[in-house]
Amino acid sequence: MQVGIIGLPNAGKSTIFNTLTKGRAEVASYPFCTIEPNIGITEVPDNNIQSLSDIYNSAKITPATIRILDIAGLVKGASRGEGLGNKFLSHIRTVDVIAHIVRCFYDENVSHIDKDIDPAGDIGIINTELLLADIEILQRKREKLISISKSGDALAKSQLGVVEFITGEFNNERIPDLSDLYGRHNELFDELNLLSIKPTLYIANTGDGEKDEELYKKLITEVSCKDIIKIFAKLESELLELPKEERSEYARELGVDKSGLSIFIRTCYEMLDLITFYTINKNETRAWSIKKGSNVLKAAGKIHSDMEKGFIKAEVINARQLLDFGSVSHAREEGKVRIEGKDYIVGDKDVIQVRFSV
Ligand SMILES: Nc1nc2c(ncn2[C@@H]2O[C@H](COP(=O)(O)OP(=O)(O)OP(=O)(O)O)[C@@H](O)[C@H]2O)c(=O)[nH]1
Ligand SMILES: [Mg+2]
Repeated sequence: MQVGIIGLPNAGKSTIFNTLTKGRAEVASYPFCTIEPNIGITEVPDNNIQSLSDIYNSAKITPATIRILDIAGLVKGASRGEGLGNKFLSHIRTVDVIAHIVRCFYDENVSHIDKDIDPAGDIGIINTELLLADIEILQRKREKLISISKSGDALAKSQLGVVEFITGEFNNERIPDLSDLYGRHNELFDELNLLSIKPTLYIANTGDGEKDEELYKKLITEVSCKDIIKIFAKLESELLELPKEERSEYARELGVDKSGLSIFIRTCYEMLDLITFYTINKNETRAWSIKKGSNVLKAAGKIHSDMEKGFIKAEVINARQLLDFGSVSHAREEGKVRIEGKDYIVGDKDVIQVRFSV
């Protein structure tokens, strides 16, 4: 499960990546600074984990994490090999969620493809390249399917219909709702792995000047897309350089105390369809990620393969409830710790203790 950061050169992708992953990706004011993708891990912000660990006074806290890929900047013509071209597009195919960074800051020392910065136009440039790259893939698949369906292959014929429908829509710059088709043709969709229909989150990387704010406002009026998250990448990266005690005070002064980056990561986490469950003991309080809808047997297997093999039952309580009771024994006395079998579907923020024998 990974999130890929994409956008035009100099949009601030590596700045964001470094802030999230405490990484050391190269950041520079010239375009195409990043060539090979940088890979890092970022912690998922979690309001409960500290209080949960206080219950047992755990020696260690381990938050959930997601993988982030910082990908090279894209330019007009990338689908035909301009800039870093197709190689870079292939990196995007490996991600599950796209975080599309849009530049909403002026800085004459940081070059931009045009003199005028036009965030909505910038989004259009990137999305057109993704669409063109997809159309090429669809065309290749279409040719293959035509030749297979000549022998009367029914599956190939129905896939051909789907491919032609999507190609037609993409050629008219429309992204159709494909959820119905996806269910019936998931193998085809997995193979095509189209970029234009990957879950995408837009991130407005905004500067702290008035004119920067105008760019952001212009963007949200021009793009009819609900998922735009505003962040101050440069400010947040500078905040990290301050001693921890001073950060929140300064952030409040700057008006960025609600960290855009935290909201960004939480949203990605939800878009990846992940939920969190916890294990707590004296040694460690740990948050684990699992696909929404998974059963507790699968959760047990994440913790340890022995727990899955020798699973007997799970003791489960929601984190909020546990925090209200203040201790597991108190919650148990009140009959709030449930005993669940292997088919139990894990709920978000469940605290789980697996009983097993091997
Ligand atoms: N003024 C200002 N500069 C920023 C902001 N965010 C990033 N920068 C600067 O913009 C330049 C480019 O940032 P990078 O993070 O390297 O951009 P990138 O998108 O990774 O660029 P490529 O790897 O070349 O595609 C650097 O000089 C950053 O310091 C911002 O919010 N305001
Ligand atoms: Mg970069």
